[in-house]
Amino acid sequence: RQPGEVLAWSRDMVAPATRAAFDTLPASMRQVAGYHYGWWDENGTPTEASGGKALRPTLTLLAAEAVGGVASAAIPAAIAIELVHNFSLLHDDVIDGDVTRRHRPTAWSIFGRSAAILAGDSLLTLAFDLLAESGHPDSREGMRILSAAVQSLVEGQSLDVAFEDRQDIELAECVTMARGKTGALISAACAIGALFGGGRSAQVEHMLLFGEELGLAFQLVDDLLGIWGDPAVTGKPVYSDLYNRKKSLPVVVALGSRTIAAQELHELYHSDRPLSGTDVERAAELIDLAGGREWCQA
Ligand code: GRG
Repeated sequence: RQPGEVLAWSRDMVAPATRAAFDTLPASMRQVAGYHYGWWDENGTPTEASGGKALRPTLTLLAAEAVGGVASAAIPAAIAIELVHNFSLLHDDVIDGDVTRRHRPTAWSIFGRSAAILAGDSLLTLAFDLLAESGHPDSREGMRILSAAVQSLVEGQSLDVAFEDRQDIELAECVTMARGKTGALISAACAIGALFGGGRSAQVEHMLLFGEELGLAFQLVDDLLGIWGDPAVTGKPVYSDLYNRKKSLPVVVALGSRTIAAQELHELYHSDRPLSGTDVERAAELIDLAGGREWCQA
């Protein structure tokens, strides 16, 4: 298998069973969740839209193989992980009020906030149901790994929300937030793959640690793309994180840098007025000047 083929391989393994699982959802939830997954448009017409990279289920399948197992044994776990990821995105878009995801209007902006929240709840429940019904001898341990990850996800997200009202965020706190918000599920994706692949408990534990570091690295890149990424690739409008005054890792590094640029960034970020296009362009420059970009890249 070539590296460029891995995501398509995993999508082909996981998509049919995911669709079958969606058929068990209440019709109204299926409509919203299927829209979010990119399977159909708001009218139910099939689309070729991207439902995302499906990185996490790919990691699950690869982790199963890495411990000497077969990827197919981990399919229910891979689907469950991606369902939880999509649950979190549905809720996150409501919380942040974001109107674009994966190059399309967010689910809440089409179907309303309540429908998007409820569809997320449906996906979360379905994830645990799939693990429970998987018939795998370690399904109970898989559910434990997944529920611990969801709790960390919620904790990371609550820190992220709390940061909005604070001006004095330490870098260590921001790293803790990223480990929870993003690291925990990527960590669980790797660990549950190893578990369902028949790995020993030490291997599952190592995959948990590996995934958390990978997740932190992933969030660093995501934060950099949120400022300097190409919207044609990221599917998000340019500078959306800066307009939202997100306390992402490059911003927190820059604000804590004790430079002249940090002072100006502080004034921009903590002003009461809405930020203009010129403001966010300047903010991006200041983050760069204050070393936020370089630190994250390193
Ligand atoms: C409300 C109970 C409750 C829980 C929700 C909202 C939430 C907790 C957590 C949000 C976590 C979150 C959105 C983290 C961001 C992680 C991240 C980098 C997402 C983007 O992942 P990609 O790039 O997305 O893999 P695709 O589109 O490829 O699937």
